[in-house]
Amino acid sequence: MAGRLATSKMFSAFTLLLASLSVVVAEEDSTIQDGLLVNGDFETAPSGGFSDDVLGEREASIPGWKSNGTVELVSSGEKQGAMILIIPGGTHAVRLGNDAEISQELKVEKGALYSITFSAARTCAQLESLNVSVPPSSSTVDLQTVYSDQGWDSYAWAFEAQDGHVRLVLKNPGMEEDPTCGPIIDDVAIKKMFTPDRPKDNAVLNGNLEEGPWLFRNESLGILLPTNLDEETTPLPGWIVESNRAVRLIDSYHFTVPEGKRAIELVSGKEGIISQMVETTPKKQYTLSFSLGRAGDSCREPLALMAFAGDQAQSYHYISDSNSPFQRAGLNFTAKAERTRIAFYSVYYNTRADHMSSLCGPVLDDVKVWATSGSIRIGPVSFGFGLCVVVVALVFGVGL
Ligand SMILES: [Ca+2]
Repeated sequence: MAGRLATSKMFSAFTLLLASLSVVVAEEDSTIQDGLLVNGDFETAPSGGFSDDVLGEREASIPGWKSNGTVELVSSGEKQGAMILIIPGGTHAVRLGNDAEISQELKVEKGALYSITFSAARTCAQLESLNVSVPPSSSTVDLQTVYSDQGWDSYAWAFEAQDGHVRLVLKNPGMEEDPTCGPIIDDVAIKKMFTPDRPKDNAVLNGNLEEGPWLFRNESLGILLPTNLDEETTPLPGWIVESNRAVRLIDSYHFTVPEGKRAIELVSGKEGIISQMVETTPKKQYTLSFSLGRAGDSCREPLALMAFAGDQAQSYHYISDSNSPFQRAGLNFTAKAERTRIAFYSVYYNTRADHMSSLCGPVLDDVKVWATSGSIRIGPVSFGFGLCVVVVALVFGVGL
């Protein structure tokens, strides 16, 4: 009896050992999962506990991260000059002083596209910006414009992995007189991106805006998409933000969204332009259609957007007395080239009635472009090619 018990205990221990080994192996093999990075919310206490000490040059003082320069863990309720720190994603965040940076190594899939989401707040009145990079990709996000009156905004950025191991670096490139001035960072997350297939009846890629960066379920302010001119490396597949200011990706958990779970709120007036180059056949007629709505965030009306398709442009007002939170609108255009630009911006600079300094605007969703003459469906290139094949086959068949 005792022998059998000992055997079964040994067996259990052996099974446990095997199980834990396989977990270790699995962890080593697997690339990074979507969501928060290791200690991406800075809530894991350093070995000496949370304190007011500046971390300085010591490495690995913040669990999961390497730091360089004046990097400081800050706590909610702490004073920053006359301001009391509010940290939306918990109670701790990290402040980057002059020329300071934090970084984390990520195991990723070589060649894949990833987006990084992070929250940032500026602390002093000066021009502040944040450099986000996964070398050789790099971008500097301007934190000058505060889009929400809470002082915190979330941003998304994308990179293509050049290697299986990459290093994400968040750096304050500033050189202020007060070395403790500098952006505060929180909630750093990652998401592997998929470029959705172009639907047969729509020339717009990701026209319903459902594929995009990681959104925290508790993220109530949406995610800002800053300037990004590279259509291959964008946190919103298919789309670029070609203006100096950002547009905001919103979700149906916190906002009114016309279709699916995500849409775009045009929050920067004429300075926030989202666009896409769609495949077209020259001289063919097309229709651009989209949903225009309100986000349900007490945005003060009027709400209107300007839509562009090729050389056509038209403004559309959201009719506020309708029962629907959105309307369909559209325009016809004739393609002049094999690629046609479609673009949108907000006609007005809107702010919220309940938070006067928070920017808001009309909602855009469900963007479609299809041919209205000469072809049955969009996908004009493939259809044209198909037609050629049929014609050639017929001619060839007749010749025989
Ligand atoms: Ca949508």
